[in-house]
Amino acid sequence: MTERILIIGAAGQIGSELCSALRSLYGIENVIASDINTLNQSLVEAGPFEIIDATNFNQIKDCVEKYQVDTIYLLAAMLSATAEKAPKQAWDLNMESLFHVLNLAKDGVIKKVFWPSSIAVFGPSTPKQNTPQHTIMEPTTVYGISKQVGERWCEYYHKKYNVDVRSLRYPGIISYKTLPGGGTTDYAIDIFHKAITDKHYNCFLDANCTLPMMYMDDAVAATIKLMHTDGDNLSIRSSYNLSAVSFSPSELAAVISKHIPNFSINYNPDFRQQIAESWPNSIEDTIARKDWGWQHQYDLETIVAEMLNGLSKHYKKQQTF
Ligand code: AKB
Repeated sequence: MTERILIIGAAGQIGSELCSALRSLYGIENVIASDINTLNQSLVEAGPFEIIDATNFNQIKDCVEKYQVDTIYLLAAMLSATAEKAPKQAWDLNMESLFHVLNLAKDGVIKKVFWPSSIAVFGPSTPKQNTPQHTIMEPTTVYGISKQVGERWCEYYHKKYNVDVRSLRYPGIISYKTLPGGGTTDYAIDIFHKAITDKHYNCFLDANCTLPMMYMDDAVAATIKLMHTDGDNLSIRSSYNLSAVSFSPSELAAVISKHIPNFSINYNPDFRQQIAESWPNSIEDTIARKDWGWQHQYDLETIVAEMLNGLSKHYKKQQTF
C-alpha cells in the first residue's frame, strides 16, 4: 500500500510547496494537508484538508487514525523574528507539537517523522565560516533554543525508542509562491517583491550581513531525498547541516540590479540584525552529501532569475484582474 502522509502546517511557506511535491509523488488522496485555519482556500480545495492546531495532541491523533497516516511532516512553527516577540507561545508551539508527533511514533501509531531544524541552532560562539555539523551550539534566540532542544529530543527518541525521525537544519529558504512569515531571512524574499513593485527596497539587515540561503526547489528536493534514504545510511538523527549558497543583502541587490538596472536599496537594520549576527555566514554539509547524496542545484544567479521570473508573472496576472 502507498504511504499515507500528513503535513502539519501545510499552508506555510515550506509546507505548501512540500505538499504539492509530495502529492505529485504519492497521489493527491495520500497526502493530507492540515493547518490551524482555512484561510488558504486553494490548499483547502486542492485535496484532503483538516484543521489541526499543532499543540493539540488529540486533533493530530484523530486525523492520523482517520486517514491511517504512516508519516508526518511537522512544518508548523513560530520563526525567529516572531518568536522574539512571543517567547512563551513560540516555545509552546515549537516544543509541544514536536512531542506530540514523536510520541505518536514512539507508540507505533505512525512510522516516520520529518521535523525541520534551522541554522538558528547555532549562536555567536559558533565558528561563523563553514560551520561544521558538530561544533559549539549556544543559540541566543527563542527560536534557536527551541530548535536546539528539539534536535536533542529527536536524537533521544531515535536512540531510546527507535523512532524514525529525520531532520534538516534549513538555511533561509527563498521562494515566490507562498510568503514566509516571521523569519529573519525573509528580507531575501521581500526584496524581490519590492524590486518589482517599487524598484526600491528598504532592508532591515545590514548591507554586509552574510547568511546561508537556499532556493525552495532545493529545500523540497533535500527533504524528499532525506525521507527516501534507507535509515541505515543516516548517521545523524539530531539534524543534518544543509547548505547551498551564502550571500549578503548587498550581493543579492547587485545581482537583482543586473535584471532591473534602476533598482536601489537602502539599509535600516532593526532588531533582526542582532538575530542574523548570531548565525553562521556559511555552512559545511559534507555529512549530508556523503550519507544521502545531497547536492544543491541553484546558485545565486539562478535563484534571482527564477524569483524575478515567477514574481513578474504573478504581478502581471494581478494587474489583469
Ligand atoms: C528564520 O529566519 O527564522 C528562518 C530560519 C533561518 O530558520 N528562515
